[in-house]
Amino acid sequence: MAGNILKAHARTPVAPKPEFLWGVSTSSFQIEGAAHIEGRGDSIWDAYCRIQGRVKGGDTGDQACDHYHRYTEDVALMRDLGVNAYRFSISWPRVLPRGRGVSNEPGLAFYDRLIDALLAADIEPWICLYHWDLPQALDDLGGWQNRDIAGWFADYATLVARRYGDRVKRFATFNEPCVFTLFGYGLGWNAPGIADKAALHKAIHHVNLSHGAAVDVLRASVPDASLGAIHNRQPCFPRSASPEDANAAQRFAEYWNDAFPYPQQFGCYPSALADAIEPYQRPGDMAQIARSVDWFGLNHYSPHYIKADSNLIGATFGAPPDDVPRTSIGWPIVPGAFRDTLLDIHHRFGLPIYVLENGTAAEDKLDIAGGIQDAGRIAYLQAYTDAMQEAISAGADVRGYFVWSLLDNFEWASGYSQRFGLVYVDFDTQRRIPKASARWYSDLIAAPRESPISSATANSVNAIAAKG
Ligand code: IFM
Repeated sequence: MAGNILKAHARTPVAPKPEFLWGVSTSSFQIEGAAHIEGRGDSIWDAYCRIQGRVKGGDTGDQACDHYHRYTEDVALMRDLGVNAYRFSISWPRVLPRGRGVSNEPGLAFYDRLIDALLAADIEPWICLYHWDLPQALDDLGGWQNRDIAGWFADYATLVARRYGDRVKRFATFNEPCVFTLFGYGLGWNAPGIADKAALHKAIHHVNLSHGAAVDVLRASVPDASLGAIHNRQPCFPRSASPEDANAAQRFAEYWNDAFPYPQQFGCYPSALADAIEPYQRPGDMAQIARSVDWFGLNHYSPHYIKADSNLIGATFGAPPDDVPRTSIGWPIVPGAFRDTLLDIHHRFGLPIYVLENGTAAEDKLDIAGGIQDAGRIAYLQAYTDAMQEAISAGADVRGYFVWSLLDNFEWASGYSQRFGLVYVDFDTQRRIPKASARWYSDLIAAPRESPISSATANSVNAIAAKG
């Protein structure tokens, strides 16, 4: 079946764009909606949303931004922004309702339409295979705790690669594996809501195995593809001077920063994790995980201030020191930590870096003229893109920057209460309204420059401030 479809969509060969990429990122569950139509299966997030008290306000992904039906409008918004790349994720249960076996043609066809619309707008599509919406049918079999998932994931990756690989050359295996394993299996804060040490360690290892397996099949199916994984990485500072917090910060950093990049790049787990994961390892696993990739995908928002805790990893998030500015949802604003992280990744891993998420939530409100003057978001993005420029000037090989997110969307356990978009979404009417930050980002992208970013950013911010 895949062969015929491939023929139907054959196009002039597409190559990865060589220039610096300015993009936006989204994910399937957070924007698509259309959760119960055209053959889509349930994901663990559909099920999690149904459990009372798990998601703020009882919100669900049923409608989200209705992107499934409004993708042409959303691609037009991206074209107006001037981005040359867009990262989205495939909903595994939309294309394989039971996670494996029979594929769902209407779901596959949706991504055909989206990809074709992006290419027509000269926007490079970046596919992320997994942004947290595991098919419920696979969770019923143990989900990431079941070692067989590496094979299921490889089969899913093969389907995606064969279907879209004629037009898509950028593939990421996973988005933020540290978050969905730690929050979903270790701390019980996200779907599937488990808090169990063994579950966490199995999930970590099986995600790593799945990454390696997917890299193999992507390389085999799309030989000219450019591949990577998307990791969170940020300094984990101890919240206080106590030795307990110092230990906690170190332990937390191993789960957060190193549990995936280390095995994937160096073929080993960080020391504190190695013993915990050993029972689930088999001979040959580490070589299977450490497949060569082409870039390091970085998601970065803030540093963490970590304190000791009685939870199963002995560490959790603490409040930042009083003198550290914070966003409306309390996330520390420390652009220097972003610069240092980029340089650290450059020296540690030696791969080209794409920043695939950076941005901020804000309390966006319509003004009397019907616009959104999100000066705080502009200031955040200004400071963080300046920090990226500093890292580039100091030698970091950064090749792209993607804002999280194009649209306000479903922010996991916080429901729709946190708005991260450059574009405001009225969730009652689905009306989209570009915020002042969208204009700021277009100006940044359009600014003439020799290096990726120049002082034109400061001018455009002043211009927006002057417009009020
Ligand atoms: O919305 C999330 C996204 O799904 C993963 N990275 C962080 C974003 C903001 O919390």
